[in-house]
Formats: sequence, structure tokens, C-alpha cells
Amino acid sequence: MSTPPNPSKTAGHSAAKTAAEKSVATVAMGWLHTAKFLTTAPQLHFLPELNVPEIAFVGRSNAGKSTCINTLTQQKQLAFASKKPGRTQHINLFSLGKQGIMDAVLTDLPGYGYAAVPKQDKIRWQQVMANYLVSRENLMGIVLMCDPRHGMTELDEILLEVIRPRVEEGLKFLIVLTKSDKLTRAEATKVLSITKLQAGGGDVMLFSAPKRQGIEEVAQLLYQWAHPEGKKALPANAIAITEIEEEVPPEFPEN
Ligand SMILES: Nc1nc2c(ncn2[C@@H]2O[C@H](COP(=O)(O)OP(=O)(O)OP(=O)(O)O)[C@@H](O)[C@H]2O)c(=O)[nH]1
Ligand SMILES: [Mg+2]
Repeated sequence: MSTPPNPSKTAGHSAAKTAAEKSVATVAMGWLHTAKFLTTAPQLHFLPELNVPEIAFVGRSNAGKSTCINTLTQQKQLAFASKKPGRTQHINLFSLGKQGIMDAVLTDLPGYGYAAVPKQDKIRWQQVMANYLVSRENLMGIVLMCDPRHGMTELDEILLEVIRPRVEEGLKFLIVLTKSDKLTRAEATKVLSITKLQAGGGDVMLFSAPKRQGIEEVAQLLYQWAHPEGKKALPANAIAITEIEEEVPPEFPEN
């Protein structure tokens, strides 16, 4: 299998997608659909050490991280999503891989910046997350979910600073502007170009779960991150997982 084209260069041109791009998207979506709950932990040192690439979803509380994982994996309740901020409270890992052979992991992290959380808990969580981002050895990509109505917040900027040394060493980095269904087309275009300037070389994509915008573009990029040479799996690191059962479209309450 050849390396997929860079989806960031094709985003926004879905009407004109070539057959090759469509098939890459199909492969990426099929791969993501294999997602299966692997494990959950309150802190980094409880997580199993893994030899497959790990991609973490980070961002403010309520930004849409868990919903994005459910949308990408086409599974209704793989990750816990909720209208109430602070729904995700642990580090949750989901394994990916065809034929039951794990070749990557998605990580859903609790959000930061939720005002109602007591200060001590906030500080504790920020330490857990910084520790994860700095020390998780197999971490190879970060998806920063950002609600474009609030823009990049101070905590988002701090996170970018925390990961900067790893990004310079090759850590992949994507900013996903969530809930784009809440923006007019002009607002979306504007926030996309502003965020690209702030992204320091990382990719930026617009995403809407209910409007199904940006799903294939994000899926292709994650697939490309995890399969840089078109490798299907890493049998040496293989961990058997079973097939998932069903596909149910998610529901999206107004938020
Ligand atoms: N309109 C709209 N709502 C969305 C979208 N994505 C998520 N939501 C809603 O936003 C709310 C929060 O979503 P979650 O996925 O739980 O957010 P989270 O970032 O995982 O939140 P924490 O776990 O608290 O950090 C839910 O009510 C979702 O339905 C989207 O693309 N558009
Ligand atoms: Mg969540």
C-alpha cells in the first residue's frame, strides 16, 4: 500500500475528490472503525508500556475530544461524551488494528480549564497531563481539540509550549477546530487562517461531528501518522484484540 497524500492539502475540496483520495479515506475510516477499548488509568504510571504509535486527543473540557473519537471510529459510545464538562476523568486507551493485530492506540484525555473543578484537582490534572505528554514514550501524535468560538486559550498555549521540544523531535501535531457547525462560512475561514498562524507548523482542520465535516481528512492524517511507510501492522508488537460488533451513528445534543 502506498503512502496516502497529505490530507491537509486536500481539505476543503471534498466535492472534487479523486477516486484515489476516496479509497485512502475508506482505508483510514475502516482502520479507525477497528477501535476497541484497551484500558483506563488515572495516571501515567498505571498505563501499560506499548510499542505501537499512540495518538492523544487533548484540549479544553467540553471541546469535543470524546465525540471526535466516537465520530472517527464510527462507534456511538466508545469514549464517554457528555454535555456536562469534565465527563472524561481518566486516561482512556483505545486499540486500533485490522485482523485483531494492534498497530496503534488512540488516547482520550480529560479536558482542562473547567471552571467548576477545585483548584487542587486542576493542578493535579495539569501535572498528570504534562507528565503524560512529556514522558509517554510511544506518543507519536497529538490532536489538540479547540472550540473556535473561544479560540486558542492560555492553557492551549501552555500545552503547545510543553510539547514543543517533542514536536521539534518529530512528534506529529494537529489542531482540530471543533463544532464548526456553529460558525458561518466566513467565520470558519477566518479562524482557520488565524489558527494556522498560531499552529507553528502543525496542521489545522475544521471539524463538525453532526455535519460530518473534516472527518475523512482527520482520519487520513491519523492513518498516515501511524502508517508512514504504508505498513499495515507491526506483528512483532502484536497484541490480539477481538473485532468490534456494530456501527451506530452518534447523537449530538445541542451545545
Ligand atoms: N454542535 C456540536 N457539538 C459537539 C460537537 N462535538 C462535540 N459536541 C458536543 O460538545 C459536548 C462535549 O463533548 P465531549 O466530546 O464530551 O467533550 P470532551 O472534550 O470530551 O469533554 P471532557 O471529557 O469534559 O474534556 C457534547 O454535548 C457534544 O455533543 C460538534 O462537532 N458540534
Ligand atoms: Mg471527554
